[in-house]
Amino acid sequence: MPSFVSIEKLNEQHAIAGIASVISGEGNLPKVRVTSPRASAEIYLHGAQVTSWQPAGSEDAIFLSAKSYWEEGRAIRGGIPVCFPWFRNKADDQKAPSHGFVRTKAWELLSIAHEGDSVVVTLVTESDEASRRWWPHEFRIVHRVTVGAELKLELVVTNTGDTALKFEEALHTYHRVGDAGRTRVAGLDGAPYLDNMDGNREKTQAGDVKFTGPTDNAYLTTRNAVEVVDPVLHRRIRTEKKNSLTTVVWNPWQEGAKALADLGDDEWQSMACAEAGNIRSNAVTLAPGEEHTMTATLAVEGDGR
Ligand code: TA6
Repeated sequence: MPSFVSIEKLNEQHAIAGIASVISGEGNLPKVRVTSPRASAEIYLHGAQVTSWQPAGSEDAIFLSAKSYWEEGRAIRGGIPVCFPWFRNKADDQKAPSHGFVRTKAWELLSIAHEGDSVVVTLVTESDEASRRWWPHEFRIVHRVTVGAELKLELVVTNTGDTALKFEEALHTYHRVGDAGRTRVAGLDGAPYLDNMDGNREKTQAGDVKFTGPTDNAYLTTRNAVEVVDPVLHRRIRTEKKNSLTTVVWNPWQEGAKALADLGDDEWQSMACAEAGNIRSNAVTLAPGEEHTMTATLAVEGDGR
């Protein structure tokens, strides 16, 4: 666990005048605020979680629940949670935190760099005595967020131990949409998927994914880019992937939202998750010293017809 560094000290080390600074966010959790000519964004040190990305001339592309918790040990509802080293529940321990333990801890801010039209915010976390209680392995993860006309997320996992490291991972993006019931996810036609709302039965996607009820599909072994097509906000949010074989598409719908205390009863209508990851049969194995970088790049394009 990184030793606590004050916001004042973080700004002394990393602030870029007029471009990026660290401020106190919800729950007094520190966040990096980027305001550049190409885009604005916010990234909490808590979970290294992006909670806002607004390209110049567009509305924010990221959904954030008005009822999210903002505290150590609890996940932020919305934004782009970093899921590691397992996805959903831990197979051999139902008491373990959903989606792993790195999204509920403070990461260390390594650097903020102004690169051309973009701003690169780099955060890091690594195994410690708290993580070893859940998962007895050694790792280091760097989350490099490049904020510009596109949003590039790079998750660099290094096996710092002396035994093989097998893990699941995901960048669990909550896209902000005008109406989930009129939103569709393109790019997965013909892809096999496991339907988590139907006992994870294997099915095959026919056409675009449309939300007509609780939807929780894991598309395995697909490298395809996907587009969240939004006819209400008149835009398409495209996600290109590198070294990601899984795409998960999720909306809890009305009945699922009621079970989530940190999601307003109607907020399910304003979100659509399309997540780049490597889960289940797509899990990653690293030899000691090896590293693996998964990349998701988001771009907003007009005309969500
Ligand atoms: O990505 C879909 C999913 O795995 C769903 O099964 C649902 O559990 C969702 O993630 C949210 O999980 P969370 O632990 O953040 O409530």
